[in-house]
Amino acid sequence: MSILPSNVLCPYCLNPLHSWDVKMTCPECETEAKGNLITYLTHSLPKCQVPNCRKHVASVCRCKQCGAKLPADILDYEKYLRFSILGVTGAGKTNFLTTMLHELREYIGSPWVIAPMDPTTTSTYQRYNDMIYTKRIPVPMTDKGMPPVPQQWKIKDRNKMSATRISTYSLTIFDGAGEDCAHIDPTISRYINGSKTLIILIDPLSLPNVRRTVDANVVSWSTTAKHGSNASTDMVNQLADYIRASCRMPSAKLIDRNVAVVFTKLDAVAKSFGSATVMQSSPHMSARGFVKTDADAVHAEIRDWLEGAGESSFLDAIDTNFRKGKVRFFGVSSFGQPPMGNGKLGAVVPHRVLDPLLWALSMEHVVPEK
Ligand SMILES: Nc1nc2c(ncn2[C@@H]2O[C@H](COP(=O)(O)OP(=O)(O)OP(=O)(O)O)[C@@H](O)[C@H]2O)c(=O)[nH]1
Ligand SMILES: [Mg+2]
Ligand SMILES: [Zn+2]
Ligand SMILES: [Zn+2]
Repeated sequence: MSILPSNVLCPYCLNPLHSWDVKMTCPECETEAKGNLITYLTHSLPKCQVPNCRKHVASVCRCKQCGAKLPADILDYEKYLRFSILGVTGAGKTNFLTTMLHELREYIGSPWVIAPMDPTTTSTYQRYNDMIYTKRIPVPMTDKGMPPVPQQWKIKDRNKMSATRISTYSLTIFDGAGEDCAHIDPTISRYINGSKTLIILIDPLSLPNVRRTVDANVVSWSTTAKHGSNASTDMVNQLADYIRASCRMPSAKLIDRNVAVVFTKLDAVAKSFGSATVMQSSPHMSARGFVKTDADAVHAEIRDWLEGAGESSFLDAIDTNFRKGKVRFFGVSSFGQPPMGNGKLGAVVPHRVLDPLLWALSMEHVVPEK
């Protein structure tokens, strides 16, 4: 096997992968097969050395660090993208992730074609997608079971396609249970530290001054967890402290990481935005890029709305922890309207759920800025 480029990462454990970090195993008996000078010189795969199993070529590639089975085309990827979705329990993370992936997969004429990379991602996505779009029920709260399993997707980029090849990226998305943000353990810390973009989801109904303005039924049908009044602010501060501690950054230093601050459940607070830009349909996908003027308007509207609602402590937590130019505010609704009183969803028409992802991809130069 050739020496792997040093920018290749295992999408499961996020450790760098060099040729000595991967092992080739037999598909039948799963034993590692070591190559020799001939296999090295001829770039061929070794055969299984176990008696009675010798005819099998050791074609299964595994990470030596975590044992995960790696896709056969792992070497062909151009970029290894890693995003973490963070937020207190009930913020709307899993429903958002599911509708976001659905919208990207189903968008007709999308230049970015995504497919699950492993069977766990396929079955998780199918199960959640079926709940929201067929059974019309919200996805239930995520178990805080260990280890947390990130979703692994592959993106093929039609914009970067020649007659013989197409650019492919791996996309690792970590969506843990809300409790994971409060008690960050070593596995979760690897994902947070390894994430190029943090997507922090905030439930506007968790902000006390906003919740007061919303119909009590809508609040109750859109809420699965009760929090103290400063839960979202505390979460941002804790997350920032944690990132600083793990990167040995002085506490006075602002964190230089892309952060999408995404307000979920926009349907529940639609009245307070009237006909603002954030309530209009998103222009990015039809422009096949990230439309900066639209995103700038949305960012300013959400900041103004938070200030107007008297939620300055939340804004302070963002402003005093993260570098200014690196933070963008977004507003989304995964369902397009609140769940109904019987726990069911009406017609599911997600609103602006792709905006944060397209921004994150534009920061990686995958999606062009328009
Ligand atoms: N009105 C409204 N409610 C939503 C929306 N998305 C989610 N919800 C409500 O929020 C609840 C929690 O959503 P989840 O996606 O499970 O939240 P989570 O952040 O993944 O929570 P944990 O897995 O417990 O960390 C859902 O059961 C819905 O009742 C939305 O777009 N609009
Ligand atoms: Mg969840
Ligand atoms: Zn690994
Ligand atoms: Zn074998």
